[in-house]
Amino acid sequence: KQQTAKVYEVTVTAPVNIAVIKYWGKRNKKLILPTNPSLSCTLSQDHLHTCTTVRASPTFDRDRLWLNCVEERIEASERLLNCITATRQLRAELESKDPSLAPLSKWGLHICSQNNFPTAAGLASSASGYAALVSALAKLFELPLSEEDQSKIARTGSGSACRSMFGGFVAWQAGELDDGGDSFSYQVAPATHWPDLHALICVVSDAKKGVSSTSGMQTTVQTSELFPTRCRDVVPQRMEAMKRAILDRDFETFATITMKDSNQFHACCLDTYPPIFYLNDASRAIIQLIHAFNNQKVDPATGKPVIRAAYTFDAGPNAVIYAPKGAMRELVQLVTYFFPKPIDRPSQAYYSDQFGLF
Ligand code: 2P0
Repeated sequence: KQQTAKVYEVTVTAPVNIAVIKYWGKRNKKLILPTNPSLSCTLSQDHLHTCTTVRASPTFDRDRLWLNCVEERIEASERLLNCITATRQLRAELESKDPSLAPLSKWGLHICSQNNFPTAAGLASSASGYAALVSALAKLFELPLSEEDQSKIARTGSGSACRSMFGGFVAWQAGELDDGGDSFSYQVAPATHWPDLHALICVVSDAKKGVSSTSGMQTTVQTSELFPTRCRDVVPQRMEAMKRAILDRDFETFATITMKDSNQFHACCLDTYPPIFYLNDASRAIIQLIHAFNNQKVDPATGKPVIRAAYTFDAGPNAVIYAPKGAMRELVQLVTYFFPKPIDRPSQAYYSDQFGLF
């Protein structure tokens, strides 16, 4: 008679986050401790997310992982091992205190992770990926971890993942400790605080990026002369100004800092030796388009242009445009007019009202 072994299974989804103050550079590569703090908006899970299922069973003789249906070698990834080992160790501690618990820490794991958007094209797939993995393992192992604790473990998978543990507006404090105990994320404001802020993700290219963030940022730390100034003199003030702008729902300040920080991050990439190019001609055209859009309307009281949109680019050519809901229709029309969809491609733009309804 065949015995059916018990399988424990958990499925979670985790959202993508898009930084408005960029993380770039590590002071500790193993623990993934950043050179500077960063701040991001977590997008609605309805659109871009990673969905991860973890299963544990006594019949699984080893850990296995499938990413978008292709099996990956877990042993080859220190980052995957960081997250699996840390959560499994915490489970083992629980089991040693409570022998009635199933010995999940001794069983193999099967992990299946799926992104509903292009992987590794600079669309923060590692952020949602590691956030989903850590929250799935924490749930499977029934670990009594706070979101802050989970964010520290997710950070050891990929830096930006620690910000995807929270919704809304999220800051990652760099911390000062050598063991990373104070390097975690926290929520600056929930998504509901600023429902009028929307995001448009323009997929300029879904090709895998040329230089990975991980290696690119270390070359920047080693070679860029602009970079120390950014970390020391620019980012700390921007973090404070950005938090204030978010709490005040001050779009003009939010947008200005977002665009300047994206530009300075790409300037540091260009100042890296040899230089790193993430933007392409289409990205630069989008930058010009947004500045032209922002120069269209003038406030009669001040005579200054009314800023109604902000662009930001990560380690790839794809643009994210933040704008108030009222400006989005015009922006979508402009983007699709100047960058018509190639007919052989399904969808080039994802529109997200950042936090919920489509
Ligand atoms: C960010 N990026 O703040 C910045 C802006 C890319 C540009 O976080 O080595 O994939 O895994 O810690 O998190 C991309 O870096 O790098 C990133 P690792 P990660 O969103």
